[in-house]
Amino acid sequence: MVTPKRYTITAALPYTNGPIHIGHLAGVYVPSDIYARYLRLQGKDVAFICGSDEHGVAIPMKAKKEGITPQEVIDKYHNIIKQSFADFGITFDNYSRTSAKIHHETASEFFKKLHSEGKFIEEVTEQLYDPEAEQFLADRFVTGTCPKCGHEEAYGDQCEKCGTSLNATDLINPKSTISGAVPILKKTKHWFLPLENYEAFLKQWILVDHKKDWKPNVYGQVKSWIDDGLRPRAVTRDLDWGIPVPVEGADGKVLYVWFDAPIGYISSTKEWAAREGKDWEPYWKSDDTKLVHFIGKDNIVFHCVIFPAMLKAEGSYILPDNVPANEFLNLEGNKLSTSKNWAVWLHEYLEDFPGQQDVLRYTLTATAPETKDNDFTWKDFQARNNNELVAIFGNFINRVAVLTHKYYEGRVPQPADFRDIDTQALEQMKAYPAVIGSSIERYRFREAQGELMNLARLGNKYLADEEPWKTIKTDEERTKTVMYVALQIAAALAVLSEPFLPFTSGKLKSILNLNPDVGWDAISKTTSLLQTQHQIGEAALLFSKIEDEQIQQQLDKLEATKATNKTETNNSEKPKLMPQKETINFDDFTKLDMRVGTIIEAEKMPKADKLLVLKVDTGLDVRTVVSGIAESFTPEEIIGKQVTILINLAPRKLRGVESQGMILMTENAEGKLVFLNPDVDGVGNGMTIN
Ligand code: B3M
Ligand code: ZN
Repeated sequence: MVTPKRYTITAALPYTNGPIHIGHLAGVYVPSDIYARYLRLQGKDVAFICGSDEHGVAIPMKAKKEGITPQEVIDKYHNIIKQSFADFGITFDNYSRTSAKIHHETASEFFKKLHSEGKFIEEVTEQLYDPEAEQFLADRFVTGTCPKCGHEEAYGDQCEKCGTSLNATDLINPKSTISGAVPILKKTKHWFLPLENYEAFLKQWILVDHKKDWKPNVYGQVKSWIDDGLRPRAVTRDLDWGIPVPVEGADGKVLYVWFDAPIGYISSTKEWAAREGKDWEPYWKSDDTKLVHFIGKDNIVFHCVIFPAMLKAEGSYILPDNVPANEFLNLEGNKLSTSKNWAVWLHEYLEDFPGQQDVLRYTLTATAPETKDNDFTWKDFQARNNNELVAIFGNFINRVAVLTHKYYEGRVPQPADFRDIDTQALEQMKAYPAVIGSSIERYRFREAQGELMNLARLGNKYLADEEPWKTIKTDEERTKTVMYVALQIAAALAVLSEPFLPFTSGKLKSILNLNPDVGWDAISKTTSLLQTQHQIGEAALLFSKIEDEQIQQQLDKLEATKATNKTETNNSEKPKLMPQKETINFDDFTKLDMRVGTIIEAEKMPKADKLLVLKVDTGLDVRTVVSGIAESFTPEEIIGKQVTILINLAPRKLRGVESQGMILMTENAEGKLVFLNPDVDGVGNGMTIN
């Protein structure tokens, strides 16, 4: 596109059904923040927009789980999320929420406009219904097998494994996540956006216009959906949590969360503009605005097919210039999971590592899942801090600051003649803004940060080669030149690190007492970012070593989670228990004559797979018992076994043999029968059980 006049940058609106974890950060919030900060440093007009996604089935589900109201759920997580983003240095220009009045209004207006222009199909169709919970099932209320990839836990609106967008009725073997019931079909009216009408537009816009500049993973996914053929998509739901459908005859229906949530970007922009005394419209409606959506890969279909179709249908909006979706980040080899608590939670990290936001930012960018899924490990986190941030970046800056104070009372020295190595170092430095910027503009944040570290390496090596701590004794003029050059590189690092390591950049700027107005472009234009005689600030450490114990604590935390999950799975795998039977009185109970007995003989009942004929010594007598345990025991293994036997049960003939009692049994976890064994030493046959 022509040079944009302004940028609207959106970051996926997090669901308020849990806090933010490192997967969200690596996939969406760190890269989008790097991008926004970079543009601002260049003096661009930027609206960096986000907010909480507070509708959809996920919220009432979470409320039920926590035993609180949906409103309490969204308030709780909205506040945690908003605060942790701010503490982590994510510089949204506005962080709104979809429960805000302005959003309800904006989304309702949007719907009404499409409705009045006949852009929807209104249709009564059969939808999945849970007869036990008496409720329609869509989205996360229903799971089943994905018709595309066979994943058995696909949701009613999307398969998270292959990314396919689904209608709930597409699921094979659907099951209600509320009651576990098999849904029935029931008629209900909904409004559908006929996506097939936008096929030609989408083909041209993505498959032709953006073939070259969109990431291959995004392009590929979208192409496969379009090639499969698009179908009408319901944009309303039978649910009591969400934005009421703002037309007549829609009682009890709300907008589908994926209809309202992306409009949340627009509402949040409006809220920001009103606060700043700006006009929001150019940020969404002007052709010279560059709109970029930062999302995770599971959101691609919504941002590249459904939302653009909505915007196109509305008619007055621009479309995203790019949707740089990331793949997923794993944690210590396992998929991150909010429900399984398999995560590093941002608010907990901020407590455990106070003042060390940049270490996490750095690690997440260095291992960003830009082209494939990637793994976060605590050992890698420690190594990146200790071997890269401390040993390279921190070491260089520390030497520069300490030596400048030591030799020149903190004043930038007057350089003497430059040697080749000095001019080369300065020329290389001047090239970095363009190199880093070019990577950022192509959404290659990992590569960009790698280049930043190369500049730190350059400075570190330059000092190590020129050894001012040695030349100070032999050649004062040479030392001044070297320190001057090193100070310039330090100043460039202070500016260029800002998008990636904003807290470090701030500290470094104060260590150097750098004029806050020095921007990105200044670096390529001058070799005197810090002028001779400039007084720098106090030296301070930028990074500190992370010790093994801190890492072990985090690993222990994860081990504890694993243990909890294991117990929970074991518990949830328990067979279904029978409900309690009718109450009996004490007399009823005493009627049962239960004794301890010993099996003294056992043999198979001829022609019966399940039956054994036993002789049991009851202490009173030896009697015959026919027992249906042949599939669980061989005769040999039970002879001599002490058991509990009910002896006053009316005798009953089984296959011609009279059974004169019943042996008490139960089933173990594998479904095998086991005796209710008295298991007490020294209890003789015939003892009563009561
Ligand atoms: N709330 C994020 C998610 O899928 C979803 C994004 C909405 S962006 C409009 O976790
Ligand atoms: Zn699938």
